[in-house]
Amino acid sequence: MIIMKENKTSINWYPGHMEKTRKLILQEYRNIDLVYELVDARIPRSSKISNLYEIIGTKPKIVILTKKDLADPITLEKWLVYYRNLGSKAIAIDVNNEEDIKSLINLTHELMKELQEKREVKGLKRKVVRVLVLGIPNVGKSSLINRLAGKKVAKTGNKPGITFHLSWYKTKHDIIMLDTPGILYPKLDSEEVARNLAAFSAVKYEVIDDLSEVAFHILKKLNRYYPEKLRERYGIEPTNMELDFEECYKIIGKKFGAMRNFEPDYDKINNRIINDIKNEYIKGIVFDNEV
Ligand SMILES: Nc1nc2c(ncn2[C@@H]2O[C@H](COP(=O)(O)OP(=O)(O)O)[C@@H](O)[C@H]2O)c(=O)[nH]1
Ligand SMILES: [Mg+2]
Repeated sequence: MIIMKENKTSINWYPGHMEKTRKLILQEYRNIDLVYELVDARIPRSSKISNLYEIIGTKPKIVILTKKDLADPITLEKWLVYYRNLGSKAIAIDVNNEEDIKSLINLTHELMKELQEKREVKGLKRKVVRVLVLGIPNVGKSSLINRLAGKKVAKTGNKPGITFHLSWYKTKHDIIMLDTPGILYPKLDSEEVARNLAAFSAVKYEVIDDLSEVAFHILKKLNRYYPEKLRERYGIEPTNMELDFEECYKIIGKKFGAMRNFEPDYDKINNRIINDIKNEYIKGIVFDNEV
């Protein structure tokens, strides 16, 4: 994997952390009624956790495509259809959209209906639904928990972080939520997946060896799928051929005043491109474009 620094905080430590996470989840397994599987709507394939079955078995689940407001709606719809065709319950949300949150809550209780009815027949009280929230770093787990809780109970941020403990968060909707205790990742076995994850801040900045790979990846995706955005934001003329790295950086360097000694300031430009995504200047995109 050329974009990850080796022997540092590299991807080598992920498997160990993931095993720890899996064990923590197993401790609570009996208590979990339902799983929210969060994937980033801009990379619905690359952000899916591998071997989820090994963690959650046959627990009922809802696939939640997060950050709907940042994705291209047409491709997003194709992904929803794709997941539904696989037999999954799937929904796309913008965490700040009230309607989306209502739909998610309704779907959650719908899935629990049979169980609740059985309890009623037995004369038992309605159950508060216990939901495990799973997803890669930065996908929006804490934001969703906070949103349902109606206040800030879980830490959020546009940087991947780790908390190694189990905590259930109460919400106002007869739902209790458990955040991913630790870190989960897809298999980082392809450059494409690794670059997509880096482009959307799912891996720490510090473990990326070469930021220009990530930044140029972003330019190439825009050229291929969203050419008008490439032109608008960077003044680069889209092409059916391969983009030329030097050429692109020269254009961007001049446009944004990021030149040094008549050469593009590569570091500055890399940061600029990556931050354009992070700061939501470039939106309406799906990088896993072919469903
Ligand atoms: N635009 C947008 N940003 C979101 C959404 N959900 C989360 N975010 C942002 O994504 C970043 C990571 O969110 P966080 O909840 O900390 O992710 P976690 O690492 O999975 O817990 C934060 O900057 C959030 O504000 C959403 O639906 N739309
Ligand atoms: Mg979090």
